[in-house]
Amino acid sequence: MKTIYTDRHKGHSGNLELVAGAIVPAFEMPSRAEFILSRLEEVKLGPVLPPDEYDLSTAAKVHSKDYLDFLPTVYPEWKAAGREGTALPFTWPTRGLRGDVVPEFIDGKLGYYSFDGGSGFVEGSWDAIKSSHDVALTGAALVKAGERSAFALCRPPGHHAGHNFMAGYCYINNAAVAAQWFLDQGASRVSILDVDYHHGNGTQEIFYHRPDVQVINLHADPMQEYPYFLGHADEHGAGAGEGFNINYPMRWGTTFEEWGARLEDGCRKLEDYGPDVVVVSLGVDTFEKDPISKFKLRTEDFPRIGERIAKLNRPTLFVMEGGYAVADIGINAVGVLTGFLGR
Ligand code: SP5
Ligand code: ZN
Repeated sequence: MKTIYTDRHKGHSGNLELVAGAIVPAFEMPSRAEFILSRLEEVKLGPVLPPDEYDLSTAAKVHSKDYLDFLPTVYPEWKAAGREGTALPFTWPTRGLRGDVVPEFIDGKLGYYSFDGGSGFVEGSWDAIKSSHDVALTGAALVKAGERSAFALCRPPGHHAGHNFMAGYCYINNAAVAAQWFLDQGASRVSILDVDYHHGNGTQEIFYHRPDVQVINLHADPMQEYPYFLGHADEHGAGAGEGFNINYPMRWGTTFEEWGARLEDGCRKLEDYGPDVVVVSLGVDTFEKDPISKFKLRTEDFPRIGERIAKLNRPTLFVMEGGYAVADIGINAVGVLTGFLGR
């Protein structure tokens, strides 16, 4: 399996996040991608290729133009305001406030285009975000060109980013952009299978009214876990998209016994849908030692995820999402891929 990777992600480092009553170094850090890269080299997964440059025309079909225009301006505007360090929001347009007017000042814009304090910007963030988008599309192009599978080693991740907002370490929804690109290239149906611990609220929101992208999410119950405000089992899609969004919320403490059964159910629904291509939002924060998560998957469970996905027998693009147990992220993420390859 070919991997797409670039070290341009490394400029997105040293940023802080707001979590659990504190401003702390972000759990989403450059070493995550480095550990995955060194593990896939260790097991000789396959060639590691740099991304090609893509323009944002496909991204503009899943994100709003004003949001995409905003992202590169964040850090320059932050500095122009006399700031340094991490650009973070602290005020959000919740119920009862104006959600239809974009403020002029950077603090207001950051709040307008986000729903948490978990997607900070530093000097190199935009370049990393754009490179991560390019990594996903380059992986998609390999699959379109006939590869059975490819691994887009994206960093930063994407699945919490919606049509016009960032959150949870995510800015551009790389998996959504890849799915849209496959459709634009002639696919009639794409399934996104999101196995990250957290609900992929952005992916769900982007495709909620659409029948051409089936979105299947396995995740921690939003009654207990971030992102709290989406991801319930009764969210089936709406309008033309009715029936094409499938959620499997699970309680803290879930082991592979239950998680694997939900994966099996999701895979059967995927087979019924019959997509031309599968995009896997690959998070490994379901791991028992993950520092911010509360599922109990073990290292030996991850290859079994890959084995089940391989049985779908569809062209498959893996897009990296979360996973914060840095010392184990390589063996777990690459474990899914070697399981997929049957080795
Ligand atoms: C892509 C992805 O996995 N994003 C996850 C964002 C999660 N942000 C909120 C985390 C809340 C963690 N709460 C427990 C803190 C333990 N110190
Ligand atoms: Zn996650």
